[in-house]
Amino acid sequence: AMDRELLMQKVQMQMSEKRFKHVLGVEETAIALANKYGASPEKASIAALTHDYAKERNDGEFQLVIRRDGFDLELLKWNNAIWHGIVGVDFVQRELGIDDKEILDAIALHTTGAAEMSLLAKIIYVADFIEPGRDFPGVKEAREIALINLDDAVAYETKHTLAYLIEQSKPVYPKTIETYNKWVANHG
Ligand code: DGI
Ligand code: FE
Ligand code: FE
Ligand code: FE
Repeated sequence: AMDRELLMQKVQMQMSEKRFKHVLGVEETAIALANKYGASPEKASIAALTHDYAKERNDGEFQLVIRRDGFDLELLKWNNAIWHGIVGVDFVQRELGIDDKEILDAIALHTTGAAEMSLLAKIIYVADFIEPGRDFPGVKEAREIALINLDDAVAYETKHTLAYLIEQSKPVYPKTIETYNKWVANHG
């Protein structure tokens, strides 16, 4: 497998300086959470470094991959916000040679979460939200909760994200609702 330095270089080439800085912040946070909650820090590092790998690809590339690689065609109705994780794993797997299912799953779920999430998926979902470069109302509380209970941090983030989407009259992806029902409403 590729070492961390080479992986970092390949990721850096795919994005703006600002986004790369975000990625390094997610990595630092994800490794800390992995150490705290008993996940593999190596897997946390790889998943964090690659979670936004495809974010700056153009819409046409995502549309092509969705059609070519057998994704649910309902995805064509969505946009980069939803594609870069769920479809982004396709680029990560093919271009970076990452085949670890748990890592790919964590990348796929990092934006929407899911009703069922591995420890690693929760760590990446939360680290993406609370990394040191994030600045929005509530981030301080999210960071404090993440130090106490990871599931509570998933719930806090999910509630915050859904409230934001509704406030902005944005469409809510079905998986985001599943995440809300499971982790916030404790339903099902
Ligand atoms: O890629 P990042 O900016 O680091 O963070 P992200 O992948 O968690 O979120 C990307 C964007 O996706 C963010 O603006 C919030 C948005 N988002 C999350 N869930 C949904 C969503 N957008 C829509 N329309 N629907 C969702 O369910
Ligand atoms: Fe993202
Ligand atoms: Fe996120
Ligand atoms: Fe991110």
